[in-house]
Amino acid sequence: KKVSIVGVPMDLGQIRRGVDMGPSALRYAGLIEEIKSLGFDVQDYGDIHIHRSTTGTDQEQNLKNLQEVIKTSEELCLELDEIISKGGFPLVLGGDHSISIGSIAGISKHYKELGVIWYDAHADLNTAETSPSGNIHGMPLATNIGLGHPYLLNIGGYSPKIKPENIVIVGARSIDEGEKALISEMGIKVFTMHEIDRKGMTAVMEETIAYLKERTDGVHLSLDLDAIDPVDAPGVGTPVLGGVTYRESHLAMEMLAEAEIITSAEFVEINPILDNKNQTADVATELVSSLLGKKLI
Ligand code: DIR
Ligand code: MN
Ligand code: MN
Ligand code: MN
Repeated sequence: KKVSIVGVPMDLGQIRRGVDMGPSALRYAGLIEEIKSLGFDVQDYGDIHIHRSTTGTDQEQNLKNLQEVIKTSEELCLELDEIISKGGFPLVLGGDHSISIGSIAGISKHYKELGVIWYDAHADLNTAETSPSGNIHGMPLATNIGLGHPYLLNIGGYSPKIKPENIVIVGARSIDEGEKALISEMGIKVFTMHEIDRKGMTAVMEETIAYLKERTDGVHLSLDLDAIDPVDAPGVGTPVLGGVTYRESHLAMEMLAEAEIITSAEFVEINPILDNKNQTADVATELVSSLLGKKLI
């Protein structure tokens, strides 16, 4: 089996610099060697080029760095399209979560009913109209269901990329008002920290897997490291207290590996500048191993 790695050193989807070093932090943590040790054939496509303009941003639209996000997304879309055509399992290393616009644009055209697990403290369902920040990293899931600026929707040349009913959000605990309205309007399945506390991660993942198995023909895991509690993953730009634990996250990855439903993945929002000795990239590397089938014995 072939794992195809693409780094996306993008930090323009939010305001804190440093998340562009995420791919380096993951490589430094030994991600490639770790995946090879699991018996996979690893192809490292390197990092895609980030276009940094000097023209500034159109703040009026409440979409920071829109042009740069579009260019990066288009390139990532083409790269993932090619990787899947060649039979690789795409593993994308972020970068901030705005990169998911490009990754899902490249992936989704290969499936009739792509499912998405959005493992995140946030719902990332804002549009320019509802966003309190203007940061595009808070908008990728909305974009992927066809809501947002036409330039963002047009990436890859089609919209929507995914159906709201094919999404499961896991780990949410910071959801904006506009996002709450959208979740109930669209009937998006969400397991907040409340459900994780109450039912336990085992039940949450069993339900997630059963739900996606019956309606999708491929599942993309979009894992924002801020889903995990800041105690275990401090190197993120927008930490939120009360997150999913390290153990619960391993369990979730192991259950996904066992269910064999994941067809592509991305690990995003690692900011080594804010981290404690690369702890967050180390955690992400371990989670990737569990997702790819690493067992304790
Ligand atoms: C917030 C934060 N909902 C926003 N979003 C983050 O700016 O739209 N997503 N941090 O990961
Ligand atoms: Mn270029
Ligand atoms: Mn996110
Ligand atoms: Mn987040």
